[in-house]
Amino acid sequence: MSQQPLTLVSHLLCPYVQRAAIALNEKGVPFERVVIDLANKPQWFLDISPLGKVPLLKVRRPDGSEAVLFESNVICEYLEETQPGARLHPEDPLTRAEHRAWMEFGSAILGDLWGYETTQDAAIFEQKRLALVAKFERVEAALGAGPYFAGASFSLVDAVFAPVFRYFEVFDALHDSHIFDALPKVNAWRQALAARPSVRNAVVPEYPQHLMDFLKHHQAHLLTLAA
Ligand SMILES: N[C@@H](CCC(=O)N[C@@H](CS)C(=O)NCC(=O)O)C(=O)O
Repeated sequence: MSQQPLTLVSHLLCPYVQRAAIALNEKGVPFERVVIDLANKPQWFLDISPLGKVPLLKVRRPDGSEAVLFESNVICEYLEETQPGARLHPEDPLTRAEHRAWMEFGSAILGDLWGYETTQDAAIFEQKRLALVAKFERVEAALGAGPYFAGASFSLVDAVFAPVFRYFEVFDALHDSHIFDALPKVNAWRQALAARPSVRNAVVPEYPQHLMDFLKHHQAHLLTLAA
């Protein structure tokens, strides 16, 4: 039986899991992490995950029974509404709605990134690279003085984008995508997020090696460029 009231069912590379882990870290809420292999999903996981995806957040109800939340943004919103610690959404409803929209935009970027990192095809790789440039130009236009999305305070938008930028610490070391060349605010934001303890602690220290193994497994075009 879980010792913590909150259990995050995870995968070592999943950026959606990282959002929830970052939110929990920011709030200083202890949680148990259970890591599963998505290539070999255990039956107990399939039984409780309606979409067969991580993250899941297992929550103990006051009567001792267990609820299972799925979808990372739903989990983040639940944490924001229930857990003590730092507030990660703005007070103002309009600004909060804008933040939720940029969280969705972060998910759209992850959609392009999936193709960028897994394709073996040079043309698809370039198409995805250009799609990412176009999306990050939008992000650049939305950023203010920093260091975080909304200025001095860390928000759920930061929790969504930090795992996106983490990919590029590995990818751009293999082959410079030039995606961020003309985006000074995005670059500054990336650096601020990479230095944040909640972000650093959201993955295991072996994360870069796991990501390299993932690229090799997919025989990714990115590795061909690095060779
Ligand atoms: N919309 C979902 C996306 C979650 C998602 O796509 N998770 C991936 C791992 S990063 C997954 O579990 N995929 C299932 C699989 O690989 O079979 C969320 O925000 O939680």
